[in-house]
Amino acid sequence: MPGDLERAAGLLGAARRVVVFTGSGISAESGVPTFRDDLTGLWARFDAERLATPEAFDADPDLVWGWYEWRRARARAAEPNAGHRAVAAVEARLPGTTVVTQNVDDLHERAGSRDPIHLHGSLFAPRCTAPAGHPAAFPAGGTEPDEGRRIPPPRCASCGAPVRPGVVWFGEALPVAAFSAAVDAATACDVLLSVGTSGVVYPAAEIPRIAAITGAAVVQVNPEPTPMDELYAANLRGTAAAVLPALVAAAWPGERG
Ligand code: BJW
Repeated sequence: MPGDLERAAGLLGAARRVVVFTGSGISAESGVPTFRDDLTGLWARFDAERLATPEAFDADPDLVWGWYEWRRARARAAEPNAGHRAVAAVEARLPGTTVVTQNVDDLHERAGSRDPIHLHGSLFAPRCTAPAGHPAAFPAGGTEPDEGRRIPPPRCASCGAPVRPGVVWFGEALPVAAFSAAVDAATACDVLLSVGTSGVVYPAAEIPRIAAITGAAVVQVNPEPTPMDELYAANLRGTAAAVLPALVAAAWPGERG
């Protein structure tokens, strides 16, 4: 929608503090599947919502660890796309920008984002299942496992407990410092860009709501409608890799993104 793009570009160009809030859709064009879209087919063999739980890991740790190893290999092989790079360009243009991501890949970092807040942890930060949660190393080497291959989780070098993925599963608390920093940034921003998220998973989905309630203009980038549409000042229907570079170019004409 050209009208929405112009409005969003005007808001972004005038902003001092921006939050970019991202979900799995921003990595879709890098080949990392989203969580709930049907057509990727990558989750077709497994119900992601059932595997991303502590109960699934307790019941079948080899299946869950193998699934995360497969996803880690996919994420490592992926490259940031034009959407991730446009987010880094916003940060370069506006130092008061905070990137808050629900994603467990590292594509924002590899696109040049400085210190994104990871609300749901990381594929690259395993820890042991003991209460101490010792950070763990991955086994060296290895090739991309087949989807669905069962792999026993390694044992913690410090205490011998099984190692688990360093992500936030359903029913688990988000990292307190990360969520608190995201709330602070959402409360203080002028503009929040919500990119590639269905907005159905809480408490992360509170972040754009908090921004809207505290007076920020919220701009959404998503090819599909979401439950948050009516909350937003502008809805840019399109993919992250297509819309974000166009938005940055329109917000700061004459500058290269
Ligand atoms: C494109 C595109 C392109 C496509 N460009 N866009 C309130 C109400 C109801 C339920 C709850 C509630 N509060 C809490 C709950 C329970 C639960 C929850 O939210 N459930 C809902 C599903 C109903 N929440 C929790 O359990 C959370 N914990 C919690 O509440 O703890 C309480 C507690 C407190 C104190 C002590 C103990 C406990 C934890 C939530 C953790 C979520 N974890 C996951 C897995 C992470 C690890 C992993 O990756 O395996 O996080 S679930 C999954 O969903 C993942 C994602 O980060 C998250 C969000 O998904 P996302 O990114 O939005 O993906 P999709 O697929 O949904 O959407 C993709 C979008 O992209 C679509 O809109 C497309 O159109 C779009 N798109 N291509 C741009 N090219």
